[in-house]
Amino acid sequence: MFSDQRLAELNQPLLAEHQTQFQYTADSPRLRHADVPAVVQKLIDFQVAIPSWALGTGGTRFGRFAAGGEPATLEDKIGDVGILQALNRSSNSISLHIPWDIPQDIPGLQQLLKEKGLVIDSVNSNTFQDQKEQTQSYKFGSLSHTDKAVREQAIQHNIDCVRYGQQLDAKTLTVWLADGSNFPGQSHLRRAFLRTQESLAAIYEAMPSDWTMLVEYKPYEPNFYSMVIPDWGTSLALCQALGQQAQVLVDLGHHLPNTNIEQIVGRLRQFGRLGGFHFNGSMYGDDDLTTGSIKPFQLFLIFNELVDAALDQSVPAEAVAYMIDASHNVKDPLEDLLQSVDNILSAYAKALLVDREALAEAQEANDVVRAEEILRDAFLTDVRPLVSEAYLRAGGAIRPLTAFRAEGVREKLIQQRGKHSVSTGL
Ligand code: PSV
Ligand code: MN
Ligand code: MN
Repeated sequence: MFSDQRLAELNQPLLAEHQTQFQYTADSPRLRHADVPAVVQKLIDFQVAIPSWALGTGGTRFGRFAAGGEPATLEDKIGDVGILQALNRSSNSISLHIPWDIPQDIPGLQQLLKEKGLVIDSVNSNTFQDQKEQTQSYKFGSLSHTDKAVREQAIQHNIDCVRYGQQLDAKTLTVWLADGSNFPGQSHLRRAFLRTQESLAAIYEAMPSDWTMLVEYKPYEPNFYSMVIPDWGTSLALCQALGQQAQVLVDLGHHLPNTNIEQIVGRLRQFGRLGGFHFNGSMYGDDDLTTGSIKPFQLFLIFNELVDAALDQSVPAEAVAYMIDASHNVKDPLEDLLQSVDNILSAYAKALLVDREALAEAQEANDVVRAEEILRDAFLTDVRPLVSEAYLRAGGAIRPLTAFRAEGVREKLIQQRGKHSVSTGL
């Protein structure tokens, strides 16, 4: 859909204005301390994975309103991520969810991924729903279940996920458990934890040595009295017991209101255990809204911790896998994902613009106001020209969303796949 020539045509009317704005920003005396070309390069290098389950509209308990032209097969999903990647050059990978995305035609999928310039980022297991062919039910848990037969089925499912992932060169297994209890007394809290640890160890043992297991936490839902892995402390304890290939995954929506997520991020980086991110926006809980739509300052502060840790020699160097984990009920899913990536890059750009030397001085001198002002200066900078420059230099669209609409992408997808095609997902 978006050949280089088509992108050049779409960029043409925006080019002169973009160049003026970019130059103005790059020359701004306020950014005297910053290395703007290096910032743009870092934006070009930054990649965030797209979840296969977010390419269609999500359902709430009350209804689902299909966008039309939703991807029904794994091939279609790769096609959709290919569209995002062509436009922003920052979405070069896709996360799979089994059993929704069981790969069938491996050579065909490999070829398609290559054509689109994509890789498979991670494979997510699903032990929060019962599948038709399965013999044991997850109604009362999976890896933590009291019945060994249920645990074994859930362990085997996770091992199967790794095997599917290996066929497409993935290297990460993400485990999110819905396990927990709805009422006091329902479950023995400590034993449920120990059973989970034992089950995860069996999966960990079966994983190839170059794979990473990401252990995600969530304070509530679907269980409302206790979740077996409710917080980062529990995730961290599990990872420490498992080994170095186990890492904590922070999903921004999986915190109680007002949690200082940036501090959690800083701590996990310091312990060398921050393995991955699920970006989304949240007003109340696991709302899975567009990243940065509700709390852009918090997103900036999170990136501030990441950038700071990356510069600090005393913090273990580690690869953090970035992914979006969102759901789209009223927006076009692809437009929402373009917005999310744009907001993520903007927050990252602002964090890269923080005058770190000045901030360190202000912190040492306990100059509270100056320290805060330094962060505000970076946060209030209009970084859109820098993000656009990164898109452009990487071969994408100056404004991905504008190009998406100008090209009539959704209309074309509806023509190809039909008005009622529905994607698998949450
Ligand atoms: C459920 O809360 C959830 O949103 C988790 O964040 C997982 O990462 C995702 O579903 C996919 O399983
Ligand atoms: Mn998640
Ligand atoms: Mn979630």
